[in-house]
Amino acid sequence: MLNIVLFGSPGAGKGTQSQKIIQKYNLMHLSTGDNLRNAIERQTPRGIEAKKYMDRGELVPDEVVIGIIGRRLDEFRDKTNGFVFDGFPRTKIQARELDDMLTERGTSITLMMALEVEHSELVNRLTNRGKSSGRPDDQGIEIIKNRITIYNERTKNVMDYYKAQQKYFGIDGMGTVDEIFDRISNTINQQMPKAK
Ligand code: B4P
Repeated sequence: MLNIVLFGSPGAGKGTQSQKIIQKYNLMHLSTGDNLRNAIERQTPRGIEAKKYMDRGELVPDEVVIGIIGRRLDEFRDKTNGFVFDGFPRTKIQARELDDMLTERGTSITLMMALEVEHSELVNRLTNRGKSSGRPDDQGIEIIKNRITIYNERTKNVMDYYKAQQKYFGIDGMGTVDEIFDRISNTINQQMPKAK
């Protein structure tokens, strides 16, 4: 299986590039953010709990998102060539759990790509999206900055976990969507032989 972690700050372009990756490589998209927003819309107990954190731009507790991913892996693993993990893992605990869940299912992460985008561009993208998305966590500069701060303080060091496994690849996330996707595709193509 080709299993990809797509990593980066809020606004780095993870959701945007995930759509292009799954189409080109015929993979399944697993976005914890999308899943949580869906749970909020349906007002499930998990959604009601998650909303308290998401509206403030904070991370949802590890056990909630780990449970989501575990269920999705079981649902789809026989139906796909692999997964794009978008917005997961966001803590080292999540990264270790993901490795364990994949090992139990006879597979592993092939590569992790981190989209690198300048701070001012992140703020611009999220502010622009906020005008049309209706997402509470895109509304207001303070919430947006809080999300970027939480990424820098709690999530960024997940890179070290993948660097130690020689699976980390930094991708220049500045430029047009297609330019960035070319860089991503080149990296995936080089690493594909390692998929198992
Ligand atoms: P996510 O849904 O992952 O939201 P995000 O970090 O903002 O990334 P997203 O994918 O939406 O944005 P993208 O960069 O593609 O998480 C939301 C919240 O859910 C978190 O804050 C947290 O509370 C919770 N959560 C999710 N996963 C969790 C976990 N594992 N653990 C704990 N909590 C978790 O795009 C941003 C904008 O930029 C878009 O409008 C896009 O059109 C634009 N854009 C993209 N590429 C561009 C380019 N090249 N040029 C110009 N604009 C571009």
